[in-house]
Amino acid sequence: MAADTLRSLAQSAGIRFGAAVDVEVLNTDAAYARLLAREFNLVTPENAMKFSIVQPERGRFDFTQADALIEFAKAHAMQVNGHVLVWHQQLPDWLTQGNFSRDELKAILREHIQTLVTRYRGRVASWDVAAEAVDEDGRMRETFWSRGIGPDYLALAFDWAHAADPQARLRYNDYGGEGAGPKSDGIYDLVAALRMKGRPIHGVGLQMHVSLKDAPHARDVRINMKRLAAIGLETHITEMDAMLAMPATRTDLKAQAALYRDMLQACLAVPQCRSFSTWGVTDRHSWIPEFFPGQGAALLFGSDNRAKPAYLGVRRVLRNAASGKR
Ligand code: 9MR
Repeated sequence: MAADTLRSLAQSAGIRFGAAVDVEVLNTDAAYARLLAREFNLVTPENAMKFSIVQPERGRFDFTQADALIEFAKAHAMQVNGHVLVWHQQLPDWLTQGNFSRDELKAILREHIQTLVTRYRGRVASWDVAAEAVDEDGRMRETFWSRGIGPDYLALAFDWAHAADPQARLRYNDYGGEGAGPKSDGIYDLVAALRMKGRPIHGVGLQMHVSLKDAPHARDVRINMKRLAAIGLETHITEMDAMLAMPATRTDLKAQAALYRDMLQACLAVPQCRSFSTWGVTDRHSWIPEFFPGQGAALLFGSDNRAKPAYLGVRRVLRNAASGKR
């Protein structure tokens, strides 16, 4: 492995450096696959393990995409983070339109979690067990699962995942609560309560979908990570991207590089922050342009697969950390 890649520098610095992977692109685009293997040592399936893809019909599981990623990860000595067991999006119609009772929903969720976690036992090191269960104001979000099962669906999900693979590191993952504020407090209260009740939760994923105008202060991110560490929780930056108005200017690309650097430095400043992942590999396959028309260029590599200023900035920070300055 070349010494000057993100993955090798990150390894020397004591963290993993990851990316969300679009498995359809991985299967068809050799340059994308090469870049992924060269720079990253942690992968998260962007969509391949979500409910509607894994169980498109009741009881019929489809692991084609997920298996492909697991194989790729093994071949390139990468860790896999499973994403996501209980979430209110990307649910199949048979589930959301099924008028199931509470007990039926519990049985369906339990089977789903057991099937995935058991299949990948020993091959998926960590799971985003639950995601986005907290509202902007810090209260529990009302979702398909909370309505159908009740607020204890989260505790149940962690228990079921742990039973299926006692070695896997289990996480809660959310956006918009990375720094200070009511949502960050709501997430803290939720995970603290799960720990108090003895639930098998080991970490919190801070997603970090940001823009130049709307990003948390790095200092607040560090403080938040420290308070989570104080109750025994690892932290991870799980989905960072920083969208820019298109076409991106040089000034904005530089500001973006500074944002990435600041957030990576916040992670490196907290020993319990164990990984830093971006939500995609290149700007060409990012979710941003589709969901935020007119925005884009949010990742470390451009649509031409070339390293952007943000990549160079991140690499510099990792180099410093690798030479003992963490
Ligand atoms: O990047 C994902 C995109 O391809 C999907 O269409 C979308 C469906 O809601 O989910 C995106 O990924 C999300 C992730 O699973 C959870 N955190 C927010 C991510 C961006 O929306």
